[in-house]
Amino acid sequence: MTSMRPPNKTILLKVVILGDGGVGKSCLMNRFVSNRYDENSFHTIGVEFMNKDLEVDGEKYTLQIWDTAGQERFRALRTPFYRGSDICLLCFALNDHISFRALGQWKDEFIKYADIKNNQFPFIAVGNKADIAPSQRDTTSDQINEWCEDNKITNYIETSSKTATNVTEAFSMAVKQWKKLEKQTERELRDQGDTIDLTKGVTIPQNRLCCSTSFGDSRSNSPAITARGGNQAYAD
Ligand SMILES: Nc1nc2c(ncn2[C@@H]2O[C@H](COP(=O)(O)OP(=O)(O)OP(=O)(O)O)[C@@H](O)[C@H]2O)c(=O)[nH]1
Ligand SMILES: [Mg+2]
Repeated sequence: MTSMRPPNKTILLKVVILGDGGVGKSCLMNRFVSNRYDENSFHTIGVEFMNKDLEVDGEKYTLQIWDTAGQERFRALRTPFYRGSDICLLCFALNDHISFRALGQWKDEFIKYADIKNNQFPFIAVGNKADIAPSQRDTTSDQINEWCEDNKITNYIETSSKTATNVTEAFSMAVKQWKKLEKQTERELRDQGDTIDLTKGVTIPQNRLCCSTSFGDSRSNSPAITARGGNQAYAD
């Protein structure tokens, strides 16, 4: 049985960032959490995590962000941390086509070790290093759109940790997608009669219990994701 959360509670979400070594995962996390950027950031060994509070559509979230090592030799160190994830950012660098081609393997690795069904999971595709000159881009918008379509990924955003472009937007977009899928799951469970909605008044037959509880409904009805910045971003 599942239940909807009472309003005004902070929701903790585990966010995993995946992608090839050097695409900028650590820089993305550090820009988002500390607003810092390190041009000479070291390769990550294993995993590192940081927390960051974020408000999206009037709801409070604490994002527990897991930054993983993209280098193949650290595979065994990172995969045990995929379990229990709520969101996965699949990152590549816009000037590194090999990192774009690797997105499918990252998605597969995540699905395998996080033990989830891919069609119901909030994956976000992130093209990082959007600050580079157009001539340095080696992946076209058509290639990105095609990959996202083939992989049923409806959210793509281009970021730059260097210029702090679309970084918070990427995480907000991810939370909105999570929320959308959660609502969908709740609706399905409600249709199956397998859930109690704690945000609605609860009427309990007098002959069964001595008290009843109700919560006001102050949740916002968030619209579909519309994150769009100076760089390319789309969401369904
Ligand atoms: N131009 C540009 N360079 C970036 C950006 N983000 C990161 N970089 C550069 O890419 C390098 C590698 O970034 P990291 O964040 O360490 O890469 P990573 O994905 O964490 O790599 P691993 O830890 O090995 O998996 C940085 O040292 C920066 O020089 C960006 O937005 N724009
Ligand atoms: Mg790193």
